[in-house]
Amino acid sequence: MKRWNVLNSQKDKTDIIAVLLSARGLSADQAKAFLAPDYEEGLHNPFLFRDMQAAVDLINKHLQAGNKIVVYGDYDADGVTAAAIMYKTLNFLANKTSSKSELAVYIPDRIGEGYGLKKSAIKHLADEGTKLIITVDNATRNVDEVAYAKTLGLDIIITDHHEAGDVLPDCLIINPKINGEQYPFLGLAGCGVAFKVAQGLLTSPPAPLLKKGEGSHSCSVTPPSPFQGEGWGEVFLKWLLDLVAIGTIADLVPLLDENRVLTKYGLVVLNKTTRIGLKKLMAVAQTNVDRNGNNREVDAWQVGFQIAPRLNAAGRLDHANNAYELLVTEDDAEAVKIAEQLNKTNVERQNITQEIFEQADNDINNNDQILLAVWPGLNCHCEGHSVSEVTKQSREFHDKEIATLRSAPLAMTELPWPSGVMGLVAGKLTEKYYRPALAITNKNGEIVGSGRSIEEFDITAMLEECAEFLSNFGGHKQACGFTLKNREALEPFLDKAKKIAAVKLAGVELTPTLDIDLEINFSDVSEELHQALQKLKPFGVGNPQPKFLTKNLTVVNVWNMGSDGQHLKLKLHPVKSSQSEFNGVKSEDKILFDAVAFSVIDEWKKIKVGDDIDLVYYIDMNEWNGNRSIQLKIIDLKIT
Ligand SMILES: [Mn+2]
Repeated sequence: MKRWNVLNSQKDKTDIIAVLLSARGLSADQAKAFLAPDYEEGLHNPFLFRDMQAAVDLINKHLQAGNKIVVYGDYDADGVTAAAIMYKTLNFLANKTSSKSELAVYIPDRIGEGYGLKKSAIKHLADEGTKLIITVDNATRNVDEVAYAKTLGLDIIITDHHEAGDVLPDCLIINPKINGEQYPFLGLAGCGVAFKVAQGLLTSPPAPLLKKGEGSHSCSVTPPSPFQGEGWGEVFLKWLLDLVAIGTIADLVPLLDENRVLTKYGLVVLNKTTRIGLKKLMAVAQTNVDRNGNNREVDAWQVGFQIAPRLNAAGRLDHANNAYELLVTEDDAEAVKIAEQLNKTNVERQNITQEIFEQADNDINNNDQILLAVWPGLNCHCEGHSVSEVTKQSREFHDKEIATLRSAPLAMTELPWPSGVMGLVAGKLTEKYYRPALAITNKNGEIVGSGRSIEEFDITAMLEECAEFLSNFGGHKQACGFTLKNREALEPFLDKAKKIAAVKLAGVELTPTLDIDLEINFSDVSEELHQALQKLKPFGVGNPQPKFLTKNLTVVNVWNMGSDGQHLKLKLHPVKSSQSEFNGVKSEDKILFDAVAFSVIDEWKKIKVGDDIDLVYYIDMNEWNGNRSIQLKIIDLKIT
């Protein structure tokens, strides 16, 4: 049972939208801007980044010299969209300027290489003749790797959005979060930062690209500069916004400020995208069809729950190159092939995650303040069996591992849990028990894990206290990743984690809170309100879809749908006895609304006609056979 927390107790509800926005901390002026995000006004000047001009100049210099440039990406949805944005922009510029530069993208292997710049990869790229590496969505902490790249004669530009360490790499860095950076918005995703560089490159003055003697000062005839004419770069830039929207929503950064503009316009672009890979992926994922079979706009929800998981699945179980290729391919057959493959990988990812979750759910100790899911192969105290004997360090082994997982149920194999889904498993445990959770496995002989947490517990701070057992860790308050020093460190690490959680969470009531925006009456619910709420979109992190509470409702009809009665539809109207509370509101008792819920808990299946309930819901629109009507989407309810 969730604890209900009504955020706003405002009594005057003549303008519900204004009440909602003020409760979210927006002034009247901010609310006005929020309701009408403007592309021109809403984006900050990219040259506010300390190193932007220098980065633009350096990129142009390499393009002009015809040098090989490699975009060094990351394996999640943010990383692959960022890589596609950077690559497409460089390619566009190279074509416009007849540059001879060879352009390439390098996405590290999540399982074999891990996150960030790696010396082996840098060496490999240098040997292939690369002169400039531009990172996207990574490398802010790769001080040593950048120094190494320099010894090989490489230039490096870091573009990233992750927190910096105490020392910064010695190269140009575009990252709103580094010390001393003046850029006014810290919430950009990796793809958002890549987009800012694209904006810098495509809107910068022509000077850097002109050859000596071609400048307007020394030449009476204006040279044919690609930077002149009808906002050519601006148009190209806008068509990149579909990628920005996907990466930004997928990376769970707040959809406020500049991100609100980028995703709002990005979703418009996504709905008319010309990228055939994305079109095919949306077709196989059926993103544009609702439960009633109606066509619908692709929204932030579909991006977050249908598109992003499919792009992420590649890196978790295979290689993220697949996801990247999907974004950039111009070949129809290839697009279909990759889209279907990502779809399949995503189903496998779901099954594997569910299976591990069930196994872990059985094994966890319910009394612990922090839930520990450990691959059973690590728990065996069999003498003389070191981790490296249990597995072998090779990519081939991993491939075999995944192949086996696909052909036999996980429980029947003795193979380690795939490291790529540990965060998802921890997340499921946290969701079910409302406690922090760690999921730990063996990855190519190393003990690695991911953690997820609740508001009340900073899980990365916990790791800091356990640093003596870890060779590597990172993350934020509610999510983390880590590698243990060795097998011997496992037990003491788990013990310490338990102790820290026991202390920090002592006396904390471990029940999830449901934040509700506003309590309203059924008489406040209308098509106009639904219409007005649409202006708050796109919904997501930092800007959740408003949740409403209405108390004292009577169930006038119940439909249990689905094979197991798992879907519920109620017809509701206000309890007559409470009429006196709605002074002045006429015929409140005549107002009827349908409310629906999918995959409901057992308790809700017992609801019967005549029951009185309090309801928390979203205001939605149901379309059926061309008819539109308000439908409430049930978030939670209490039988009173
Ligand atoms: Mn990112």
